Amino acid sequence: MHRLGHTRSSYQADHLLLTADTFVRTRLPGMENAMAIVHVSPAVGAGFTQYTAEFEAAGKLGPTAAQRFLFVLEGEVEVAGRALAPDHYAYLPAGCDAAVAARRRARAEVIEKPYRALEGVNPPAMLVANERVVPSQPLTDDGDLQVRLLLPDDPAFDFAVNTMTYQPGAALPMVEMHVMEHGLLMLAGGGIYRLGERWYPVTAGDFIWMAPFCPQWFGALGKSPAKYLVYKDWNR
Ligand code: UGY
Ligand code: MN
Repeated sequence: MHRLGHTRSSYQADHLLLTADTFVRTRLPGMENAMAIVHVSPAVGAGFTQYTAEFEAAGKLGPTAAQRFLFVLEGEVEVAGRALAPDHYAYLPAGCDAAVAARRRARAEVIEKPYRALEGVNPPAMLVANERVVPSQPLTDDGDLQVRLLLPDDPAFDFAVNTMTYQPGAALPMVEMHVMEHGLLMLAGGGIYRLGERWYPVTAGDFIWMAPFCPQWFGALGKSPAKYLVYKDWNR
C-alpha cells in the first residue's frame, strides 16, 4: 500500500530506528544467493556492522576479517558444517574462516566487529549455542524482565549480545545513559521505546541503533511478551 511518504523510521544524531517498510537490500562482497539488509555500520559512526542476511537456496556469506556473531531467525543456517535452527547462534572469532551457508531459504541476524585485543588475554574461541536453553536472570529484581547473556561473561569478549524478554507492562526501571552503544532487533511483541528526546512505538522486525549515551527506555505493551536481541560493546 502507498504510505504517502510516511514511515516510523527515523535517523537522528544519536539513534536510528529502521522499520521494515524502509529496508533496502544489497549484496555484500562474497555473498552468493543471499542479500543483506544493512541496519547499521561505521557509516553512521557505529563501531560495528549489523545486518539481516536473507539466504535463498544454496546461499552463503562472504568471508570477513572481523569477528562475526550470527543469530538464526528463520530456516536453517549451517555454520562450519553445523546446522543451526531458529534461536540458535554462533560466535566466530576474528580470522575464523568457517563457512556460513543455507541449503534452503533462511534468515539470520549478523553482527560483525573488528576485534579489540586486551593485553594478556587470549581471544575467544568459536562458540555455538541455543538461546532457548541459556538460563535467564531478572534485570534488577523484576521477574517480568528477563535477560539472557548469549556470550560468556569473560573479558576475552569485546562485545556482549543478550536477549531481553518483557512481560506485558514490564519496563526498564530507569532511563539508561551509558558509554556503550547498542544494536537492537525486536524479535517479538512491541511497546514504546524512548530514544534521545523522542518516544517511538516499536514492533517485531524493527531495528534500533543507539549511540553512546543515547537516553534509552522501553516499556512493553500488548498482550504477549516483547523480546529483543541487543548488542553492546563490552569489557573494553
Ligand atoms: O544492557 C543494556 O544496556 C540494556 N538494558 N539496554 C537496553 O535494553 N536498552
Ligand atoms: Mn542499554
